[in-house]
Amino acid sequence: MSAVLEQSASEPEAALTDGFHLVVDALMANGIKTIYNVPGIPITDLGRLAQASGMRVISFRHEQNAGNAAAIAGFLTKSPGVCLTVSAPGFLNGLVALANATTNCFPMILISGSSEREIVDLQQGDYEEMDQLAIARPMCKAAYRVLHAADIGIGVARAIRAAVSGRPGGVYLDMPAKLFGQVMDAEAGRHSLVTVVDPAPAQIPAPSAVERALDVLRGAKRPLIILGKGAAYAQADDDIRALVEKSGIPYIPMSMAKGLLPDTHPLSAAAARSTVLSESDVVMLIGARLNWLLSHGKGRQWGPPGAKKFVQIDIEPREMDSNVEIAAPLVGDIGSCVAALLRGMRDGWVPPPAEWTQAINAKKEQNIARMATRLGKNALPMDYHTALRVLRDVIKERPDAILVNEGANTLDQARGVIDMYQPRKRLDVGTWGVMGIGMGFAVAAAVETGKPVLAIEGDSAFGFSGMEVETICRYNLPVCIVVFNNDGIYRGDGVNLGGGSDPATTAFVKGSRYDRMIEGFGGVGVNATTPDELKRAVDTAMNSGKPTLINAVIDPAAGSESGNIGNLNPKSALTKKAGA
Ligand code: OXT
Ligand code: ADP
Ligand code: MG
Repeated sequence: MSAVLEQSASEPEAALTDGFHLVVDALMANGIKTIYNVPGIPITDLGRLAQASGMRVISFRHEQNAGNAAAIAGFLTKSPGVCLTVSAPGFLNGLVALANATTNCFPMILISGSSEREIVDLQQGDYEEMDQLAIARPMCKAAYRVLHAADIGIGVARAIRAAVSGRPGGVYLDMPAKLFGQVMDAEAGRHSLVTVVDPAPAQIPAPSAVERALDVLRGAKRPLIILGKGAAYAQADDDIRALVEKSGIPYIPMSMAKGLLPDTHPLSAAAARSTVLSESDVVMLIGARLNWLLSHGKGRQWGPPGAKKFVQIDIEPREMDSNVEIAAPLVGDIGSCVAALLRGMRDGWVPPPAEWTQAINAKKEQNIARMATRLGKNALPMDYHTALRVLRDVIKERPDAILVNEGANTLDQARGVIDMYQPRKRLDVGTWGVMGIGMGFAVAAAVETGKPVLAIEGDSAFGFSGMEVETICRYNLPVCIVVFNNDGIYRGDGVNLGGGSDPATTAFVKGSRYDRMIEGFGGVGVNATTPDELKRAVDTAMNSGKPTLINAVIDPAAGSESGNIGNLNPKSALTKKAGA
């Protein structure tokens, strides 16, 4: 459908356009092809028009899931994912995803319909009235409001550039209801559109900074590279692999950087994580922050204070020295920085001493043997390792499938057990460890890539976005969800310390059948109690591409509180005494 409004025969004047059309045209002019939304006042017609204009519009059951879908679409494509919501409550539902996108450095744009400023500012009590712009501002990288149809093109352009340039993040675009109905001359409207030129310009590192980084690396006896999700986002896959291989430096991938190089790569030190963190003398961070996931770069895990030098590649200058001193900051985009380092290594690079790689390999072998023992057990009811062994093989056989993963034990154990082979195939809870990303990520992964998706979900984690199984069935997406059903949060065997008849705070209905949920929407549901049943069901789902939910029955006593991060969980003396 063209952007020009249809004219009635009695209106011979110039063709007109309006705010609805201009928003769609502005997005399409910038190559945005998909909107993730929940319809309602005042944006229902915007979704309809976008669909009529050839965009893909995926409607969700809750805005948080639509927002998570937009965010991960941004991560996968380097182009901002767009989420569209109604005012106040719909906007607030989407805001968690916007804040999470910003925290994780994923580019996304949240467009929300809103009330007119005059009414909001005088607090006159409009339908779903809220000062959305003010509320969004601290939650995202940038927030803008568009009041005139003629400014829609510029507003969308600003949002796109803000989302993807420099450190990527979330952007809020406030669109009051009346904006959509504003009419203007179609020709003038066309001219008001902006196609953003070079939205994320290369940021070339200073040659002196490259030399400094190379000097620090040359002086290392026990160097280590840490690859973060920024490195996965950068899509500089070949050069990153070349850098690791040319330098001969062992690396560990942060969770969403797994697969940037295959996890089976001989230089992967993932299975010797503690050893390399504590014993390395130089650490080069590539698109990874020294936040809680890396114990802020200090403490026992990192060995004696001051014993290490850090090189850090990041597009955000203020990231440097945020937790510890960075001896060689390399500020720029990862593609340019890695290419510059590779050029500097061209002549006469000496790989790290063999004692270092041998020590790492010895530790790896120990941990891999320990893991093999756990994986070799055929526990019934299934424990995490028994079930994950099956899913590890599924991904090995289909390395281009996308793995979505959330939960606590379900997350931590799957991260260790399941090797990834290709970049950007593992999507998970990220920087906040947030539950609820599962179905939004799964939908967008399928929509954006067309690849099969395997979503491995704790039963609690799944509940945060579980209603979207209807969305998955409605769009007939190739998503196989495996719910690790251990009857609860962390474990299913908690007790009510008050002794009453209410269940423990962490326990769910015992023996639930999540598989039956999807059957209600026409998908395939399977209850799997053994590894064989699980394997058969997942293979069938991945081969057929039919929306499937497998209820994997896991021993309620198999998990540990908070998974691998129990150390962060303050414990009351009371619960310790009660043995909870
Ligand atoms: O080197 P050493 O010897 O130390 O060994 C390490 C590795 O070398 C080795 N390793 C290997 N060995 C052999 N082979 C291989 N391949 C291999 N790979 C590694 O293994 C060890 C450990 O390695 P790892 O895992 O790399 O290292 P480690 O030390 O764990 O790494 C540290 C971290 C911090 C980087 C890592 O643990 C990490 O990334 N953690 C992320 C944790 C996280 O984000 N968790 C989610 C949040 S938990 C909690 O908050 C939950 N809530 C509350 C809640 C949340 N989150 N959100 C919202 C909106 N509301 C509430 C809730 C409700 S979780 C949760 C639900 C939980 O219940 P579910 O039912 O969903 O899930 P279940 O628990 O299953 O019941
Ligand atoms: P992880 O959780 O995997 O450790 P983080 O989210 O902590 O990763 O870190 C990602 C980092 O990558 C952020 O500091 C961000 O600024 C940086 N980053 C993202 N994209 C790029 C890019 N194209 N070039 C350089 N740095 C980037
Ligand atoms: Mg559970």
